[in-house]
Amino acid sequence: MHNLLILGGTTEATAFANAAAAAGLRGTVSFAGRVERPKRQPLPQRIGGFGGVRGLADYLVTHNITHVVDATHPFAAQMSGNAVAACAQAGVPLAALTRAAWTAQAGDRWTHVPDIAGAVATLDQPARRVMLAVGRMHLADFAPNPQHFYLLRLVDAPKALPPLPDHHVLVSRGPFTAEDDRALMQVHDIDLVVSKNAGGTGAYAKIAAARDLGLPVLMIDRPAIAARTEVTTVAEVMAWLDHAGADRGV
Ligand code: 3Y8
Ligand code: NAP
Repeated sequence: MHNLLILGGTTEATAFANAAAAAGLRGTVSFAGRVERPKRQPLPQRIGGFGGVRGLADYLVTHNITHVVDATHPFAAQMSGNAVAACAQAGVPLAALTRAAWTAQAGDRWTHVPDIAGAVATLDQPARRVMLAVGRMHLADFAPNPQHFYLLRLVDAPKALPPLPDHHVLVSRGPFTAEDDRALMQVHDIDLVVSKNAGGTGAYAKIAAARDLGLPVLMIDRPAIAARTEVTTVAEVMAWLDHAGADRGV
């Protein structure tokens, strides 16, 4: 009998939770609690951290979790690293449902930077009009470059004024389209886009829009994550579930 822990917060996590519920599997979808209204799930959900590796390992044992599916965002490196360590400690099979990184197409004007700090360093230049769609959590990192205008797209309205003197906040959680993002960039006269290499489709609209408009993109490469079983489709996770638990006799 399966009892899954799905580390969620992405389109792919919701898709897998739907497939698991449809297959009659038991499980819980877990969110960090980053946004006010996480998307409704077809399975029970929990919100909030586990308390590091120790807390997650305890959770796995006390809740008799048989499998962990890490469907978090590719930049959730802390969560994913904790899952690798905790599953090893608790002897629970782990698979990551992740998405391939985007690769530049003809017409893309990408500059790769290794992380947020790399993006901030590259912005040490004369004033630009920047679309910054990296979420609320990282806005303070960009404070060293107040000379730019920033178009900030956030899931929830910021509780405090962002530490960027010249900005416009757009509260929107998507889904986004290249057409809408093109119009948005033109209305705000954007000349540079900053993006995480999220992969998948949910965050791609601004990348396609930038290409259409011939705009440069600062592409933040994803962090390295400890080795684990990785798949990119819901079907592969379902197949993994049929085989992964066998060695635990569950
Ligand atoms: C809390 C849980 C669904 C899932 C929707 C996807 C699509 C829309 C695109 C832009 C880029 C960004 C951001 C983004 C997208 C989907 C997906 C996706 C990017 C929710 C969600 C949670 C979060 C957290 C949030 C972060 C933020 C990142 C905004 C749910 C809506 C920028 C990532 O404080 C904050 O503002 C939180 C910001 C963490 C920043 C970051 O670190 O990258 N996601 N987003 C999860 C939790 O609590 O555990 O409601 O579903 C999920 C979605 N966000 O099924 O509809 O591809 O998954 N989310 C990025 O890729 O760059 C926006 O605006 O163009
Ligand atoms: P992170 O930096 O890797 O995680 C920091 C801490 O937050 C973790 O150690 C854990 O706390 C807690 N946490 C993270 N994800 C959690 C989850 N799903 N359930 C319970 N606790 C969680 O993570 P992050 O980059 O802040 O991302 C947080 C969440 O937002 C993740 O669920 C991620 O999938 C989602 N997100 C979605 C998108 C998107 O585009 N869809 C983009 C970014 C983030 P403890 O150590 O106390 O357990």
